[in-house]
Amino acid sequence: MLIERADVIITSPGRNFVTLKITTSDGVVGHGDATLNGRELSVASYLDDHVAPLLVGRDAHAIEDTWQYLYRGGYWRRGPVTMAAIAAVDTALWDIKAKVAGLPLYQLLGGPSRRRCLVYGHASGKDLPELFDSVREHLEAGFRAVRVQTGVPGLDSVYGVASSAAASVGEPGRYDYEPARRAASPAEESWDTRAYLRHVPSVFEAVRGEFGEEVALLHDAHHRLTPIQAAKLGKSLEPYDLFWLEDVTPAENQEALRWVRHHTTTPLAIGEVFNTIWDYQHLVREQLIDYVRSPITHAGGITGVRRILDYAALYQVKSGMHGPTDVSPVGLAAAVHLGLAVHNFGIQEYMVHSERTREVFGPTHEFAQGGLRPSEEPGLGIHFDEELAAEHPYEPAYLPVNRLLDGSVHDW
Ligand code: KDG
Ligand code: MG
Repeated sequence: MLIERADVIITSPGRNFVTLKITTSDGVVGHGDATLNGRELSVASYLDDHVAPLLVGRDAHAIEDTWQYLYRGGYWRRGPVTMAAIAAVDTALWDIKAKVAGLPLYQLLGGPSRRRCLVYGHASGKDLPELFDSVREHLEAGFRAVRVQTGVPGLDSVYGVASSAAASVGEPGRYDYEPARRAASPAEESWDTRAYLRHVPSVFEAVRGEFGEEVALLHDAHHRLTPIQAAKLGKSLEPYDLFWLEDVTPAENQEALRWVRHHTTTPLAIGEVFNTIWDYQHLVREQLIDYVRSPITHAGGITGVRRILDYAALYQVKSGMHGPTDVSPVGLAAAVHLGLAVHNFGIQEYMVHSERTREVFGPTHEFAQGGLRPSEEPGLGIHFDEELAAEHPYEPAYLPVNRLLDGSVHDW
């Protein structure tokens, strides 16, 4: 069974997505997600100009060999653009293999290790009443774990906080946080770490007071703190028993996590901007983190992330795959298949896609009892509607840029 075509489809049903469609000589079709938020066209070009021509005529079943061919064979290995492109090819080939086998993908990955994959939703509010409403809405929708992001007095907009309250989770017009804004250049936000550190512990105290001990609470510091600030935050949040504290320091300085780890027992998650197993080499071996965050979409697909998770398992480190709306329903479906199969699954991020997005991609995984279960259809369980996709052309959109109060650029 040879690869006959590889087509890149860019669609924007509310936000931009890049999807790779691979078609075999027998007419079997597989999809992979190659969306890189704010840099979509660079992955599309990488795939269209440099990868698709090399795929035509290759054995569609040779997933590992194709992975190595694109990774080692490209010489310029690693990096988000390369690894998103490889991820899309890998995911589409797994989709095809499972369809040919007539099995849902998780069956090829070892079969089910659990009934469903625990997920966490995104609760946020600019103040406590709005945040409480958002947490309550998530619990009513069936979530058992929520990420809590809060406004900070004195700051106009803060990462992770939706700007307006409207309908409920997952519904059209719902309020949710979509950081990439459609515009020709990035919006600018301002940031004050001291104000943030003063405010956040009081918010978790209030949320625990209101919602009790049972619900799993998570928080994303989004790479903004120095090691000692991060250590202080982890320590101050210990009484509120977080499931994890995410991305406390910029991910490229891995030694920072050693400092944080020595000061706090709050579990740490990192890696949504990591692309390969090499990025985790020291963090995992030195047991400086508890959860690895790479999504299938940005870390070389199912093949790349499974390698990361097998390595992480040696040290009891679990999965916490990145799942914001900029990971498409194809990337999410792949994560849920892998998550159901691997032993060291931890939790899956689940920021519900808009109805328009779901109409285009046709995902068939199912949310119930606080968890996702993959589709039982052969393959990933995606029904991509190309005609509908074509009705939503690409629009430039960028993640914001962050500045400190003195005007200097800070990590966003
Ligand atoms: O594109 C950037 C987003 O994916 C990122 O800001 C979301 O940090 C994020 C998260 O944890 O979902
Ligand atoms: Mg994050």
